[in-house]
Amino acid sequence: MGKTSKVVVCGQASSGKTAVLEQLIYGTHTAGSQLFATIEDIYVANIETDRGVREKIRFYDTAGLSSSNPELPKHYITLADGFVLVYSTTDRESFKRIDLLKRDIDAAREKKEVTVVAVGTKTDLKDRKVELREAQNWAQKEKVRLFEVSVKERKALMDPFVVRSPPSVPPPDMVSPFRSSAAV
Ligand SMILES: Nc1nc2c(ncn2[C@@H]2O[C@H](COP(=O)(O)OP(=O)(O)OP(=O)(O)O)[C@@H](O)[C@H]2O)c(=O)[nH]1
Ligand SMILES: [Mg+2]
Repeated sequence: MGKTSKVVVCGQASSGKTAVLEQLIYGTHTAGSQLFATIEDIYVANIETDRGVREKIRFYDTAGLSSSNPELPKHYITLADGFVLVYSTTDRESFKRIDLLKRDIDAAREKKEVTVVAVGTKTDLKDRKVELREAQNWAQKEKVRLFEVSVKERKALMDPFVVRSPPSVPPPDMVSPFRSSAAV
């Protein structure tokens, strides 16, 4: 096992950051249930593949951002190997927030290579406010991978956290996109 990748999960308050992590890692979250607003929590996960454990990721679940708390503290940007920018597909404000976050990350990371993934939550709800096409256009412009998810579909929650190679490629065929260059 190589170096643990550090991945900062950030975005608007109530966008679903904690729900996604808890459902991804433990499978215990019920959509719509009340969670306490996060201050900071750390989750350590092994990303398993069908050929065995390959990656260890330390997820930093951060306090939700809002107009009264707009900035991700700088130390997260310094420590991160990667970011998961979470927005809710039912909340336009949260989509604007990930654009601001991406700017902050680009400005502060200097030359460090970091992986950025955008995750749109709550696709099971009827009141969509951010269209997939709009989000995809943004993601293409920013060169980030984009995924829409629902915590009701646990299996698909894995997709943002792995990169799958075509079957013709020899192992490792599935690795974390956040793997830092020091990890083997
Ligand atoms: N229906 C549905 N509800 C979701 C989904 N994702 C999150 N939620 C709900 O949204 C609410 C807020 O989720 P949290 O995970 O607490 O959001 P957060 O971004 O961690 O919030 P802060 O810690 O305050 O920043 C909870 O009631 C979740 O169950 C989803 O995909 N579908
Ligand atoms: Mg939270």
